Amino acid sequence: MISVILRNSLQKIFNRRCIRLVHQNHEPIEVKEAKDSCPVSSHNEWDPLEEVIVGRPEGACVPTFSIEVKANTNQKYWGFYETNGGEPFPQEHVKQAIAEVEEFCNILRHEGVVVRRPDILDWSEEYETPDFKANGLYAAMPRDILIVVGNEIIEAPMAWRSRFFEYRAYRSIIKDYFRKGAKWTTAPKPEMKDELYDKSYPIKSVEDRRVLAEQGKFVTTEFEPCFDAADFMRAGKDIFVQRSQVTNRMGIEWMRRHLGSEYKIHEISFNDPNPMHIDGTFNIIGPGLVISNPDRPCHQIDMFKKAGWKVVTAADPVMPDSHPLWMSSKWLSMNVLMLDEKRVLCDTNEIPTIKMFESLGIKPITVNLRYANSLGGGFHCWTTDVRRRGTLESYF
Ligand code: DAV
Repeated sequence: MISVILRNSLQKIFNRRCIRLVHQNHEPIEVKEAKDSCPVSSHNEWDPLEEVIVGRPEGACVPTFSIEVKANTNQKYWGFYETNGGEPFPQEHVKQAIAEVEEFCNILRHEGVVVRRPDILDWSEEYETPDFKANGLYAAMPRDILIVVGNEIIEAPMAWRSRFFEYRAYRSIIKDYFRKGAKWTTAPKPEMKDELYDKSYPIKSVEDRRVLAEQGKFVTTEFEPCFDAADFMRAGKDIFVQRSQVTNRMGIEWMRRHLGSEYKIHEISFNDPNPMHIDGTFNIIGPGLVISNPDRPCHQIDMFKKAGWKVVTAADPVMPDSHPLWMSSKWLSMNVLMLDEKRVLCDTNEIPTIKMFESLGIKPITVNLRYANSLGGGFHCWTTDVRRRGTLESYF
């Protein structure tokens, strides 16, 4: 009871602060919305989804083939990067991806979810900072750059030089959320000097990479904090994260100190030679329910079992080898988005995954996302859930 009273008074103070700010800006129309509720509010990966940002394939550009890109991509595609770095992704392919993602948005709207889209920018434009030169990538994967924790939207300090300016595509949306009462944070912008990358990182052999990963060594150094938001997975007061090729310990520590004592950040690890983004490895889809990639077992799995969690082994993906996956593995099959605890968005072609969800009593809503997959993500990567109906709870 006392905590309810406390929460209500805190909410009132928070609302009053929003209103005062809006008054100073002389934008009275927004006062009404700030009073109602914060448009940004999400605590986990499965509460009922109300609003989501869906990425855009438009303008996607092949990144320059620098060391951090090489360390994260399959050798099979190195020739592709060498030839096409700085050029748009094959246009026929992007066109198909655009159509698939439009359909995905329509299905979300049909399910009553508000869909927001980033701005369309030209990602092939070259840029130069005092420390490096690069061209952009895309605004296809909001999950990589934005994470929502409660009423706060955080822009990640990404590790790839090609992603340095990616936030620009989301600023129209984020400013709108801010005006309506959201808390908005940009994590310290990395300089991305050469010192952030280990030039001697052995790229070639998967076995070398596996040994180094076991020792916690990756292509990014500890020169400064960096992380991709997609290396974090939220379960209320417990947030799980992996040290990866793009998320370093300083980045994890920044998040830990930033979120403070209300949250517990658990660093977990996997038998994975090339970790980059946790959502194709360990996807938490419900309270105490996680889909785990059998090729990348979690070293701390007993911790979850002891907490009473159900650990489900992901069904094998069925993506044919002939289909290009320039930036990921086939495990996008388990990279799903929950509409709520009982409904999941997954790929029409991934029959074993569909059956797996049915056996868990979860209804699959299917969309074809094959061409969109080629750009490096499944349903979870292509989205950032901005608002889910629910409260901050402990599940661990
Ligand atoms: O192959 O596990 C999944 C997510 C990429 N954004 C992989 C990558």
